[in-house]
Amino acid sequence: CSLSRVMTSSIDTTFDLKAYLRDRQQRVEAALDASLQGQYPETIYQAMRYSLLAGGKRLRPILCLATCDLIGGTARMAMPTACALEMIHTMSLIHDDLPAMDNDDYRRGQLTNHKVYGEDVAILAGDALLTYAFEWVATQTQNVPADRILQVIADLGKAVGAEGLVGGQIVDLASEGSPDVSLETLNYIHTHKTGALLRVSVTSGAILAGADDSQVETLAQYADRIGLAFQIVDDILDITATSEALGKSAGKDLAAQKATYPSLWGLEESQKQAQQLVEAAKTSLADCFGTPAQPLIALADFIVNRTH
Ligand code: GRG
Repeated sequence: CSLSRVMTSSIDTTFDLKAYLRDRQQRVEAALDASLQGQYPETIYQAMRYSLLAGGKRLRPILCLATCDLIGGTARMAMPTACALEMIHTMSLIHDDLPAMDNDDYRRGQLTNHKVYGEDVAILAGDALLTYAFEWVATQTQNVPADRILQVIADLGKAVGAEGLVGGQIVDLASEGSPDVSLETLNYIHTHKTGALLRVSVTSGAILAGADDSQVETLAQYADRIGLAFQIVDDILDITATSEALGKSAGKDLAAQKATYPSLWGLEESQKQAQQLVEAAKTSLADCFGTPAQPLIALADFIVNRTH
């Protein structure tokens, strides 16, 4: 970042993340609810709403709103993209839970989409959410120059397709039953399956608000670091947390003999690596943006300290 202003040590750490998250989650919930008001065909809208409005941390929309705000944009500029990110994330969870993929019965503390509506409807609900996400950004984004919206749509497409989520998922599926996959493969899986969507969540808000290339680059690096830390913590929680706390089946990685960061490094080293990534993410952001980056800095801590 070209605007080196302050060091991390001078950042005020009294930021109330709990209140911030509560406020943003409420706004995102309301916007998601308003975004999906179709009535017919009834089954598809019910299935889409069932998963989209099932709670969750709403981390991706919140990251998008936070970076838009950081660069001086308004919440209205970013909200359609924030909703689209959650639609894409939700569709990936619906498809990931299908018998042909991870075969899960519970997600976000409730039965998975296919358990309630059947596999056929769950596949279609995912498809409908995915396509609607792009439509929503294109038709609902206001007060943003068209070239920025186009950039965001292109970045979203890249993050979801074979160079993003789909690429990560396919290598993940191919690695199942091979607990000895290399660190390189494990990193590939996670930078694509989880990291790509987190990266575009962070960069899209900034792009909509008119960030310059160096600001986008600094934010992308922050996203990559917290994305990897997020996944390491996810792997740790799969071992240490209960299914009740997670809202989905715990202990699945071990049962499926899946390679994970803890299986490669052990629990303690994994925790250390996650902590180091988060510290590096926080420092570069503080150096570049100073106090206005507080929400993103606090979010980085939240990711590594979360319990579900
Ligand atoms: C995207 C076309 C397309 C197909 C999907 C199934 C698939 C390809 C990819 C799998 C992506 C996946 C399920 C990644 C895991 C991401 C992850 C760590 C999810 C948990 O995210 P949280 O903790 O969940 O943010 P909540 O419930 O809080 O939103």
